[in-house]
Amino acid sequence: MARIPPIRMGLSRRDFLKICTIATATMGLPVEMVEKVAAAVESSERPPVVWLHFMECTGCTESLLRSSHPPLARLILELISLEYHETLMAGAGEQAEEALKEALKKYKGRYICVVEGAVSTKDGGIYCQIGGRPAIEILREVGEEAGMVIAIGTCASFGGVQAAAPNPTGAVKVSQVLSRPVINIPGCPPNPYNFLSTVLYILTFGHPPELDDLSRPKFAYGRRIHDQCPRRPHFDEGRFVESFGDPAHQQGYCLYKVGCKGPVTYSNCPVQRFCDVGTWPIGSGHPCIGCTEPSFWDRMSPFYEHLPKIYIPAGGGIRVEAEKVGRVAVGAAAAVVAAHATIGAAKKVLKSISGKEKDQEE
Ligand code: FSX
Ligand code: SF4
Ligand code: F3S
Repeated sequence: MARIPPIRMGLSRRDFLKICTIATATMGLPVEMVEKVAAAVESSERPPVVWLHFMECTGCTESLLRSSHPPLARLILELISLEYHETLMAGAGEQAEEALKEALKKYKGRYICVVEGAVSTKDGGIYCQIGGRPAIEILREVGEEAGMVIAIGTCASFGGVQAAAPNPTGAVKVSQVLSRPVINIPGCPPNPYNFLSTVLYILTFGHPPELDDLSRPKFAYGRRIHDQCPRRPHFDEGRFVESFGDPAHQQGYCLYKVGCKGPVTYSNCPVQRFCDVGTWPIGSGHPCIGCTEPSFWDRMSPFYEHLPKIYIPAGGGIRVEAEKVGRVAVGAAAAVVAAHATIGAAKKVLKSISGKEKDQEE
């Protein structure tokens, strides 16, 4: 592999290549592509980025730049030229607004607009204002003139908690305000590698990665949590946690019955995980609450109840009733999962009745 010099901010070549390797794997590309990705970072002009903050908790920026893996934050800052970012920039007030105007003029049509947070639309958008201007006005000005728009986090991608019922401020997702395509990187917060890998992909190939029907990069959001989950064998065998702290929970069994929404949630969390210690909700014993999906605060709650109701009447008959869970695809998937979970549970019941270790035929 060609020698790649260390880049600035104290990032060693070893750390640089390590991050490029993880990002390349995240993109679903073969290891041979690491060199190409690394070379693209080294040779590309750093794209100017205007980063807007609207209605949110700043968790997206926190997870990205205050990660427990400092080289990752360094690479992100090194990869892009951050022209405006309210949380990170030194300037404030009029000085900051001046910097924004300058960046829009200087990089017109070329900068990447990253948006964090939902946008208020009610009463002229007065419930979210920066520098005395409604967020919706700022987004239209900055977003329409950008070379590309990336919505980071579930708030910007789908409205997030602000748009949850009763949505008092009329909060909407970024793509609802702009008349152009938006790349969504959802998650509350999103995985930093999904953002980094998307930017690296664009730098390497000169175009965005393939997106799903919700404008999410397929490499990160193409598969259900349930299909990649290390607890899946327990689901298949009907070994479920019934309540938090019970022996099944202590043994790491499936969290479906205590509310896991992994069967209807698309994300690479089981593989990508978070922070240096590789943590993620299910790995820590908490059900997935579907944070990468639209309207998850409404559609995925109650968070601690499973989506479909399962009945296993005495006598072995199986009856499944799927709850209404929003869009049809989710409902259909939930019904299939319910049937599967029920078969697994039924097998367990049969085993315990018969005392046989061998699986029963379905
Ligand atoms: Fe939303 Fe981001 Fe959740 Fe918070 O800023 S996606 S509330 S983690 O931080 O927008
Ligand atoms: Fe994993 Fe949740 Fe699926 Fe169980 S229901 S296998 S915990 S994703
Ligand atoms: Fe969110 Fe579920 Fe991943 S809650 S972080 S999508 S495991």
